Amino acid sequence: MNAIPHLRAVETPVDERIYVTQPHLPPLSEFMPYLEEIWESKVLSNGGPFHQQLEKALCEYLGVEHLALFTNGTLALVTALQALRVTGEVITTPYSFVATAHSLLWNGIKPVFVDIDPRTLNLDPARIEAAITPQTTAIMPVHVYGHPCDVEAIQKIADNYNLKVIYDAAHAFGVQTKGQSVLKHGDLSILSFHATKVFNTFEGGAIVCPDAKTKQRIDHLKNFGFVNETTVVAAGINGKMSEINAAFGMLQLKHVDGAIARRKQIDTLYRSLLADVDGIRCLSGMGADDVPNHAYFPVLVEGGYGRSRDDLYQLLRDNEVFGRRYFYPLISEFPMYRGLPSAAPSNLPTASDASGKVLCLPMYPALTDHDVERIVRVIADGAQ
Ligand code: T4K
Repeated sequence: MNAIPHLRAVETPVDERIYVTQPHLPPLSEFMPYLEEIWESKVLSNGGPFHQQLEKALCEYLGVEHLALFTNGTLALVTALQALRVTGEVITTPYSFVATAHSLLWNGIKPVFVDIDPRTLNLDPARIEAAITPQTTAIMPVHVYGHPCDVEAIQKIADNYNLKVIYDAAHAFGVQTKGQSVLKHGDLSILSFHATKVFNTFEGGAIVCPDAKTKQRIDHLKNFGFVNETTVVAAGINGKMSEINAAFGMLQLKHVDGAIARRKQIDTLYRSLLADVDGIRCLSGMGADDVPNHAYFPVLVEGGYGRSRDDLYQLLRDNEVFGRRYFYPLISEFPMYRGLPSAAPSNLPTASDASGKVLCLPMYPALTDHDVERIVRVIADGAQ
């Protein structure tokens, strides 16, 4: 049993469920003027005023040159691969949400899984070169939990082998590394604005790109390939963000700094309370000068805890705390991937180990200190 003297005893109301995340919603009254504007203009989609405003505002907030809004992060990933005409094989991580690799299959591209770095749980650059073949055209790393990949090492390999780099930055809204936005690395970066994310537009996403020409191609691809009323230049998709989503994004932007500040407090509280619990390792994937967004709070349940990760997951559920095992199973274990040679567990020992130990604890701005104490109390009392 772990003793946590500074953790006060808390009552656990049985009917109060705590999920892994909860969308950050400003008061409804703040959204009404935006809705009235949409109703008055009667422009609901297809690059309307809020869409344009949000693209500009996000470029400024994130410190990036160009950004194209999307219906969701998955369509942004699918379109990014098309924008760069990626084919053949792409090196990627098995330790991510399944949309990362699905975007490759949607483009007829073969994913090649490479193991992860045990410190950050991001794609391990030291293992990339061995997976490159004459068919390799790109690398698709993921900034898992918003923790930056080793962007310099990855770029060096890409330059040596003339490969594109598309970052799945679904978790990395607002993250900075080495003094600038992490989204400025690679050829393209993809964001998700899903309800569960640090910055949400209900559903939504974006591609961040470095130049106007690429942005124009992406804009065509997300609008069926239309360049004007009568000309279609590619078999594009419908990936446009609606005005309602874009308007909500404009409102969210006003609140996002406060939301991230509260996430930081929660992160600090978790770390101080969990420091006394043997066998629970808090992941710290950020460099000293990096600016995090605290998108998730992942812990690794190690042998010293005395209970397996799945036991702890269930114990928390029994106490109305619904953590999530992001990312278990590995993408490489799903039926459409497990036949690939690179999906063999022997090729992915670090990812397999992390996937068996990880548990993401609740993390969202409305979580109270009392909630965090209640969660840690269950974890501490559950140690064997
Ligand atoms: N790449 C990466 C690395 C990603 O993580 C994702 C998405 C993508 C690409 C694709 O981006 P999008 O196409 O989604 O924009 C959730 C999200 O649906 C997904 O966006 C996210 N990653 C993934 C990590 O998490 P689920 O299946 O775990 O979500 P769900 O519905 O179980 O929600 C989790 C908890 O959040 C619920 O227990 C309760 C709470 N919740 C959820 C929703 C949707 C709410 O309180 N309100 C809500 O509206 O996938």
